[in-house]
Amino acid sequence: MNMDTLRVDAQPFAWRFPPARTAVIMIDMQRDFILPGGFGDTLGNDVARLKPAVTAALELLDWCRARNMLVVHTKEAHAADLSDCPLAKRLRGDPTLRIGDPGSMGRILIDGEFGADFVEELTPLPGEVIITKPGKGAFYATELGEILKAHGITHLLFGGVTTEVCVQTTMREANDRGYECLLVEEATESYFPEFKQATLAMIRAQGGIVGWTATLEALTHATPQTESQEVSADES
Ligand code: C5J
Repeated sequence: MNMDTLRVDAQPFAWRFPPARTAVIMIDMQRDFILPGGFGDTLGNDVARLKPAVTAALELLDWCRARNMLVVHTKEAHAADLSDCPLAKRLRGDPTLRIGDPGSMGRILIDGEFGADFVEELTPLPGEVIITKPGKGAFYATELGEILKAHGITHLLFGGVTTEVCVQTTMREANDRGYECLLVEEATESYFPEFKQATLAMIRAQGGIVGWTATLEALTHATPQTESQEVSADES
């Protein structure tokens, strides 16, 4: 039995991962996306839809923390002078408040403001990695790639919001960089339920073209891989 590798009942087939080389990436669990008065709200979304993912994300983080896995939190936030916010992003659409405008939780999506910070329940613990990103993908214009390399990471667990925007973009970026990626289904959410389901389906289609998905229960019941499972018919 290989105690260094765990096996999860996942889709489209079992996911095997070595916890010592696995990081969890929690995407953008910020007040600006989850609470009233933030960026998501100004765009006309029902932010209450994201709330259930907060509880599941905390369970996921705690499970990873108990296994000493690398924990990475990302936040989508811009410099106060907006020098890293393209006009194409700031001026798009018809929000009630644009990035950088003053709102009830401070300036919208500006690093250091109350709204751009993490929701209380998901405050990073000392020593955990925080990536501030100007884009949707967490590898773009950040040090994430170097940090994962320095820790010898090969596998990534994902949670966060929103499923089809920053989570999916980052998972695709990670997949292209050679990481084996699994998205934990309850730990991610979208303002649009149908987009969440479509994203889960897209990720695991065609034999896991972007990666795997699994329920939190399946992950937390992962079992040490046995030798007979190492070459297994369930991967076909
Ligand atoms: C969006 C994100 N939706 N974190 N950002 O603009 O998904």
